[in-house]
Order: sequence, then C-alpha cells, then structure tokens
Amino acid sequence: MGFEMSLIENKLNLSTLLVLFTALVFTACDGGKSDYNPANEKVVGETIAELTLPPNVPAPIDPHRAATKQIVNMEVLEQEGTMTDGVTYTYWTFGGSVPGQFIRIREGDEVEFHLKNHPDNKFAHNIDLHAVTGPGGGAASSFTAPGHETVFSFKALNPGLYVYHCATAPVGMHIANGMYGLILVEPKGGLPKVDREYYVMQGDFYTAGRNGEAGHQPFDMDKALAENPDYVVFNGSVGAIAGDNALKAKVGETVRLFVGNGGPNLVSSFHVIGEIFDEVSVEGGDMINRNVQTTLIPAGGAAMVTFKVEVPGSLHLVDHSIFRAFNKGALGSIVVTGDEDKKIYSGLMEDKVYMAEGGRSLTLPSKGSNETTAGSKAERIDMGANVYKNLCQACHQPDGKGMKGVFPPLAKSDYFANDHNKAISAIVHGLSGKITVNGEVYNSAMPAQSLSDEEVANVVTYLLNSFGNKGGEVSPDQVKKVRSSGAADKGGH
Ligand code: HEC
Ligand SMILES: [Cu+2]
Repeated sequence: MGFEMSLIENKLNLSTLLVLFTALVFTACDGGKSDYNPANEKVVGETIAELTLPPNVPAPIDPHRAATKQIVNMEVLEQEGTMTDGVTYTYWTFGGSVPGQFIRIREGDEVEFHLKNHPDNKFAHNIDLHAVTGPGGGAASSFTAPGHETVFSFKALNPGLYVYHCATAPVGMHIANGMYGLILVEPKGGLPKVDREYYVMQGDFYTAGRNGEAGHQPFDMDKALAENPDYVVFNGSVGAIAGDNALKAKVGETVRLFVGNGGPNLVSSFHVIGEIFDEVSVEGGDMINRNVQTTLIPAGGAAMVTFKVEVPGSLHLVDHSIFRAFNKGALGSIVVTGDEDKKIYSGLMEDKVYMAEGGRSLTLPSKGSNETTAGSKAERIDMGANVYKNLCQACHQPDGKGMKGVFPPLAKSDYFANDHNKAISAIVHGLSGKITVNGEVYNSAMPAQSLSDEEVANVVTYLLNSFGNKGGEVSPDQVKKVRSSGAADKGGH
C-alpha cells in the first residue's frame, strides 16, 4: 500500500516537473517572438524611404526603430545607356539605373508606394514586388501611363530579400529592358552586422546585333524567345562593377552581397572566384547555408551572401556558366587591399589571366563595324597594342614571354622572326601540334582569333616592334593573302 502510494506520488511529481520544464523551454525558445505578428505591429510615424543606386544599399535599419510608414517614391525613366564600349541600348529603368533603386525596409513596416511614369516616356509600366502579399504583388494597382502617378500601400509581412520588376505586357520585354531591382525586408531586430554591403543584380540582354556589334542596338524579340542573349551582365552593362567601377574591401572585413537575378530568362550560377561564401541566405530567405562555392539564383530570385576577405587581390564575380562571364559580360570584381597573409595564400599565382580575358575584351569592334584604319605605322602599333592586351596577353603574358611549356614566347621568337606570315597564320588559322620556339618544344593549340585583316596587321606589327623583336610592318593585304592561302605548313621545309 505504502509502496503504491509513493509510486503515485512519484508520477505526480514527474508530470508536475514535465509541465514546468515544458513551460520553461517554451519561454526560453520563443524569446517573446512567437506572439510577434508583423501584420499586427503598430505603425509609428512616417518617413520618406531612402533609395540608392547600385551598387550601393541604404544603411542598415536601426534594430530599435519601430515599424513605420515608409513612403517610396520611384520614377520610371526610359533612357539610352551604354551596354559596352561603342554599344548603346534603350534601358527602361526604375529610378534611372539597372537594376532599379534599392529599397530597404523592415518587417511590420507599411509601405506607401508611389510609382511615377515620366511624361517623356513612351510606354505604360507597373510594378510587381515579390515582397508584397496581394494581387500581382502590386502590379494590379500600379498600372501607370506616361505622365501619371499611382499609389498603393502594403504591409511587409515576410522578411527576406525580394525581386521587384515591371509586369506590363509584354512582360518579358519590360524585364529584358532592365525593369527589375531588389527590396530588402529586414527581420525585426535586423541582420547580423557586416563591414560592407553591395547590391549586384544579373540580367540577360537581347540585341539585334551580336555581342560587340557597334552602334545603337534595339531589343530583339526572337533572341529573347529563344533565350539566346548577346549580353549577360551584372548591374546593367559590361564592366559596370569591374575596372574603375570595381567594388572595394579591405583585408579583414566582412562583405555582404545582396545578389538578385532579373532574368528575364537565365538562371545564375553565382560564384566569386577566390572566395568561399561563409554564409548564404538561400534564395534570400531564412535558411542559412555555410561554406558555399556557387549558389544558384533563379530568374526572379535573390540571395544574400557574406564572406570575410582574408587576403589582398582581385576577386571576380561571375556567372559560372562560364561563357557568359568571359564572352558575354557577366564579370565583376571586388578589389581587396591590405596586407598579405602568406599562411592563407602564398601569392605565387597571378590573377591576370582572368582580367585580361574578361569584360571588355571580347567586345572589340567586330568585323565590318565601326573599325578604324591605321593611318601610319605608329598608329598601327598603338592599335595592335590594344588587340594584344585584350586577346593575346591572357596566354602569351603581358611581357610576351609566354609560359614555359604551355604558351610559347612572342618576345624574340625565332618562330616568326624571318617569316612574318607564320605569325599571321597562327592568328587567322590557329596553330596546333609540335612547334619549336627558341629551342623549346611546344605541343599545344592556339585557337584561330576572330579578327579582321586590319586588326591582325596591327597586332603583328605591334609584335614585331615590341618585346625586343626586330621591327617591321605587316599590311592588311598581306594578312588577306595568308588568310586565303590556308593554314601554314609548320615543319615541312
Ligand atoms: C588561348 C591561348 C592563346 C591566345 C589567346 C593566343 N595564343 Fe598564340 N599561341 C598559343 C599557343 C598554345 C601556341 C602554340 C601552339 C602550338 O603548340 O602549336 C601559340 C602560338 C603562337 C605563335 C607562334 C609561336 C611563337 O611563339 O612565335 C604566335 C606568333 C602567336 N601565338 C601569336 C598570338 C597572338 C598575336 C595572339 C593574339 C591575337 C595570340 N597568339 C593569342 C596560345 C594562345
Ligand atoms: Cu515596364
């Protein structure tokens, strides 16, 4: 009897404990957040939202600021811009840039959205923000004719990084012309602090002329339907975040990239050459993946990636569908300055190979386009130097000395010293198989370079007069003859 009683008592005690324990765990875990519902959060005051042009983002939201009414004023501008050197395009923009202005709010905010369509524009536009819960993401309430302004409002219910875009028919064409951008809805309490934040967005462009063809290029609907873009770029144009426009960071800093993909068609295999993403907020949502090399960003999707930069040098942002990076423009850079750390990276390799081949290189004036003719030997050498820098130095190196066993030297090369046609032939026909240059055997392949007679004459003349070579000049006529005579005989004589 006494034994049974104590058993019951024991059971009672145990369940009391369990109840207590469960209650404790619950309070500990929800930290008061489980009853937080952004839909019910009271909105205090109103502000005009700060909007920024890429690659900049507005300052992080003070984690203590209350939910407020944010007034977003966005103006649609149809304007001509530069796709790459010598190529212009009529962009349709949210706020004057591609991607459009960056919007940064927090969950619980109420956004009063003013969409203004500039009176000089030719087309009606609207906006679909993926951060909106409601018909068309706002598109249903924002159809705006030129010279008009529409207003609608929404409550930010879900934190995350979201794409916005125009959704006026033909939708694909509006997006293809650059009508997309990002809106960040910070969680209550904010995102983890980082040292630098940048805004990068990929897009694919379809032009009547092929990549690099000079002049003003109209949108090409057939190529868009075939999903065969001439340009795939970050931030609206070739080189928008490369060269002088490269993003910057210092050794030891943490960097957060807000990366979006406007499409309209392609999915991005987003990768930074020379870095590993310490964290990726997958698809811009709550899920954090760590130690990621390449993250997939769907058309109409986004991701936040963060990484610490440990060593100096240039990091290269690419779509790792790699022809897009090196041949269609999807190449950007982050230049990291600071002290070397030989423990982390020895510094023996050069990153020049990527730079030399990248970005503007394949947008040289194409055959029969706006090519200019050299007026003198000096001019020929000058123009040839450009071709060399853009096309040849990636392999033959800036000093023309090549790489032992891999790329033969052009400096003091005895291969073409007495027969300039052999250099011409290597360029116009390509060159493969065993050759001997300055006593060293090479057995590799050089692809034929797609250059005009004029460009070949320039680059060969440049070669003859650089790197300690013996001088001389080659004319476009001579190139023409070699071109029509077929591939050179390498060893026979
Ligand atoms: C993708 C790498 C690559 C590029 C780009 C390239 N070459 Fe070459 N080039 C080679 C290789 C490899 C060989 C040797 C081929 C073989 O082994 O048969 C070669 C051979 C040559 C040769 C003959 C050998 C010698 O050293 O004299 C010349 C001349 C030459 N290249 C000039 C050029 C010029 C000019 C350009 C730019 C218009 C250029 N190459 C672009 C890889 C390249
Ligand atoms: Cu539009």
